[in-house]
Amino acid sequence: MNRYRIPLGFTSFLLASTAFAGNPALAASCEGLTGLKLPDTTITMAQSEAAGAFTPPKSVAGTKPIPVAFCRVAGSIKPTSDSDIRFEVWLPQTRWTRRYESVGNGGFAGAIPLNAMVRPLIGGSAVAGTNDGHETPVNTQVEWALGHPEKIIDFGYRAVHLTAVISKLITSAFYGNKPKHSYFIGCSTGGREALTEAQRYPKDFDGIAAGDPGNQWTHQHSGDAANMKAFLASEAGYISSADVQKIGSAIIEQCDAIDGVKDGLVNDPRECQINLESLPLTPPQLKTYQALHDGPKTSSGKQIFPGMPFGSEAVGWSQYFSGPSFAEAHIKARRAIMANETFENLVYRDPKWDFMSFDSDKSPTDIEKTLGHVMDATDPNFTGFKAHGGKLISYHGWADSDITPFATLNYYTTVVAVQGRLAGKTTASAAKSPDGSALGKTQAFYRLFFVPGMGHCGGGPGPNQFGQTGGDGDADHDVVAALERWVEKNAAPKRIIATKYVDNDRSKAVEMTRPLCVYPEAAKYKGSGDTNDASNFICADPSAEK
Ligand SMILES: [Ca+2]
Repeated sequence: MNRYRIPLGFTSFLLASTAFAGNPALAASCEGLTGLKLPDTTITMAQSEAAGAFTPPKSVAGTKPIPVAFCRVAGSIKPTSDSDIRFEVWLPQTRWTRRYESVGNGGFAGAIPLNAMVRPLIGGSAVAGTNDGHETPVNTQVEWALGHPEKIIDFGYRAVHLTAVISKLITSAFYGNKPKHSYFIGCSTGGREALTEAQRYPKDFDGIAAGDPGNQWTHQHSGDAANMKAFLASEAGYISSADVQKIGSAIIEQCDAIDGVKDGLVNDPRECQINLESLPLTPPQLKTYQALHDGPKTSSGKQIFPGMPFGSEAVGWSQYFSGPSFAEAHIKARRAIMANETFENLVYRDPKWDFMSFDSDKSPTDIEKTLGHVMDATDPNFTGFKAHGGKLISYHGWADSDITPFATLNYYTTVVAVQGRLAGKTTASAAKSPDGSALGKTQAFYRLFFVPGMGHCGGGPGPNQFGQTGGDGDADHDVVAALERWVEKNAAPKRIIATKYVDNDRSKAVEMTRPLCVYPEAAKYKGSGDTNDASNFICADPSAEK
């Protein structure tokens, strides 16, 4: 039934080849993997990299030569004649933990995320990433999609799935052993990919981390267009980068102490009661602010996408909405670019389309009809993933204005409701058991952590490092390690301690630590001791106290 299975007889070929490999621990030589015959797949490279010999070419600041020896495999998967799903899989030469990990993409993808593969590799996992089926110089472009419907499907769900299937086969061939446990780790688009996998291909991964997920993809892009249209409706109502900083400061000033700790952080933006009239805004600017805070609606008042959280302003609005100036924001604000690229290339196929022509009664339906079945990952059931025994951790920055955290909150609420309905079908005694509640049933496989003061996948004034881009392997501080512990030892994470470094630089001193708690719990100060020390906080459900 499955074409994506290792061909019979290949194992003996691999075993024969080990005579030349000089490494009795491995089933195949690295270079020998080029001879591997896999469905729809061409292996274009398989080469051994010595410790310290390889530095990822698309380096970000701080990228260093990789200090471990590994087998670097690259290839292309072509499930359709229009497909070219490029991937790499990196296999540690020694001390493989028998874990397999796929890492996710950002934006509209278009490159293999090599940098995200480094930490899992160093940690001993076989790790893979894909370009999602297209190459682009920047991940905000979608011109590649014009006239290529199969590439849109590759981007939507096929590339990540096939990369996992093929990369696991390569991993098994190299070691002569299947991975014991498989993981997917991603944020933003990677968060959408994560939820897509759990919903569409529930057997691909045992543990999945979905950070700041863009899983309500079509609604989110409608939201982008609507927000930009409101933001740039008039020059008088435009909120500049400088204004954004002023509003941000004013809001923190009003909200900070509500959580009991004056630390520059809003623990939960839902608790803020802001007198909007008091903000340093002119009346037309206030109208703009209110539009983004409330979130876009249709003419009949139906919510298209949730609004922006209090406390997100100074963290990201400048980049996402304000741009360098009123005139330039139309083409330089990140959400303007994403909205225009999406509707121009994927929905209306009209290069002249601009978010100013967004129709709040028609455009959301147009995008959902065209792309919802490919791009959205909003199925709340998780029946297959639960049956597989999968574990899912989601996190979202409370100060994220790229993808509002209220979208994740709404989605999680629908998942809990479904688990409640499923629980209703069980026997009365099961319903009374400790995990009988809708929330308990959900938390048995899916836990959500909000991160106060964190922007989109990182950044912001709050403790924003908890291993989401690869941590120190300590499950109490590292979300990936916490997920591995949950999957492998059935120890569900109750809290994860996040760290704020000076200048958000991990090589600098620790400024603050704070527990991230399992929603609906939140960090609560014990009332004494240093508020920069996580040990002086507990996790408690605020609604239980009211
Ligand atoms: Ca506070």
